Amino acid sequence: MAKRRLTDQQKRRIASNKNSLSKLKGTADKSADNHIFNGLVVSHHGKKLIVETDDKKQYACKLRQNLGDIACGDNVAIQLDQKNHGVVVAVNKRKNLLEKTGFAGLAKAVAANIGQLVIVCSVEPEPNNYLIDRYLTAAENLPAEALIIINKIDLLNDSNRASIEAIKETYSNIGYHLIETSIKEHIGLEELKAALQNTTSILVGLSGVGKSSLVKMLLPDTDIRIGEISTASKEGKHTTTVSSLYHLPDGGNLIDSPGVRDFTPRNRDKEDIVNGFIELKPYQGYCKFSNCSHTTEPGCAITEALNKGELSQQRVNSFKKMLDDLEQQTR
Ligand SMILES: Nc1nc2c(ncn2[C@@H]2O[C@H](COP(=O)(O)OP(=O)(O)OP(=O)(O)O)[C@@H](O)[C@H]2O)c(=O)[nH]1
Ligand SMILES: [Mg+2]
Ligand SMILES: [Zn+2]
Repeated sequence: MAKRRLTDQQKRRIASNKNSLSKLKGTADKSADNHIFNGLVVSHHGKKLIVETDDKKQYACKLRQNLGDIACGDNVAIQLDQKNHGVVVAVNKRKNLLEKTGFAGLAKAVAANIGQLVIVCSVEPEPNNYLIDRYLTAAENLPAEALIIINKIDLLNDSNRASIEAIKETYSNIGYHLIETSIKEHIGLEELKAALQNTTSILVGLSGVGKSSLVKMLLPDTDIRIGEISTASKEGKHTTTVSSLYHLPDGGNLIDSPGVRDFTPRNRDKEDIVNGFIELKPYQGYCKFSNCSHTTEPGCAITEALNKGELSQQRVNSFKKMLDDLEQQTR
């Protein structure tokens, strides 16, 4: 019989079967001196995994085959041999999984069990609205809280102030929590600390916006690399290459992730995109034509709301672009 590729759902099912199996096995194995422990994946890169057990010890682990994609933030069971070499033998059921569309359109796990997606932007490199909107749809669909940070507020000047103000207005009008920060001038850091308490947050965004710098500010003793910004392109240099999870002193976990050039969320269908634009939802289904493209059609509820100033043109453009992108993908 030809080899068949497993669907994501099948992989998940196998992983969860193994999970229940190994839980059973766990009790028996312990007596046989085969130690099985619960742990949290605190870093994952390629085949290398670091798992932290409940007693806060960290072990480099390999992955048993067929467990599917494992991500930072996953709760797992590991088996340790006499030399403390670990193997991940099971993945616990997840609350959610942040996935992106990776190479050749395949799903790639970014992080698991996320309570809050922290979209980090900066004055320089300048924010990309479409990227923010894509992350917001990811947050809405996880579901997880969304927080927008505008870092490096110390770099505000007459040429960038208007565009940063526009971003603040757009997203706070919708109701998103937005914090302006500057590590250099100690602005907004207490508000950020409070927003990160008692949940697992992941810092996401372009390279060079200051994600790792924020982690370093919150956890000064952490050994974490901070990168330079290219003076020519004003872009980051992709300094962080691996997602890592840190424990915050006031409670809560913070995952630092590698900066992206782009992020394509796993929107399976139109519903996910509709669900991702929270302020557009009340207008959905009120256009005269059910297949309205919200451009030139008469009786378009979204165009009417735009004309009344109830919606942001930029957000509506993102919404349409995401629908177009999805159509191209599925064509
Ligand atoms: N002026 C200013 N510079 C900052 C601030 N925060 C971070 N930086 C600088 O921004 C640069 C990039 O910081 P990183 O923390 O490495 O950025 P990152 O988002 O982790 O980048 P990647 O790991 O590549 O994704 C460094 O030179 C930091 O010193 C800030 O508040 N103000
Ligand atoms: Mg970094
Ligand atoms: Zn319409």
